[in-house]
Amino acid sequence: GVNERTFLAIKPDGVQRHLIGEIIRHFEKKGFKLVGMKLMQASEDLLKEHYIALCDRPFYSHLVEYMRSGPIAAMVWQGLDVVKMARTMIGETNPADSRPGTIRGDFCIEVSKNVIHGSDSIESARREISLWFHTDKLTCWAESTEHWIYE
Ligand code: YYY
Ligand code: MG
Repeated sequence: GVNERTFLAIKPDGVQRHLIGEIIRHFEKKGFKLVGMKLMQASEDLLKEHYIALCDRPFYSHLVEYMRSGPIAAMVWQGLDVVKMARTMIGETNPADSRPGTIRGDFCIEVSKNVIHGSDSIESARREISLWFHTDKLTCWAESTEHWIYE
């Protein structure tokens, strides 16, 4: 429903390359609602937990180091089908496979520096939101334009 939530994070390369505003603008313009946001340097423990499903992959430690290399803009977004829709807007894991118009298709080149994270399922979103945010730090608010976005 319209209360579905996803976890999105602008990775250290996206922050350093001044893409925060442009990336947030994509999701704002689409009609999704921002309900949580913070700029933070993530700990190794948090990142290892976040990517625990990939712990056997050869790039795991490099991935954790990259994610630790600078601040991350961590966000929670809400809206109808936001998990799947945000993944579509982000593009494929490898920017080379991402179509123009997607975030990875437009803003990056290599898989290991692909500027943004988005939860891949409703289950992952729940897990990642609780990992990165305390529930009392998320803000439920009534958007005055909602009736122009949803029937
Ligand atoms: O969900 P998504 O970020 O699109 O891809 P995952 O398969 O979950 O991998 C997480 C992260 O790992 C990816 O965004 C970049 C990195 N990575 C990599 O460096 N090299 C690969 N061959 C695959 C993934
Ligand atoms: Mg993933």
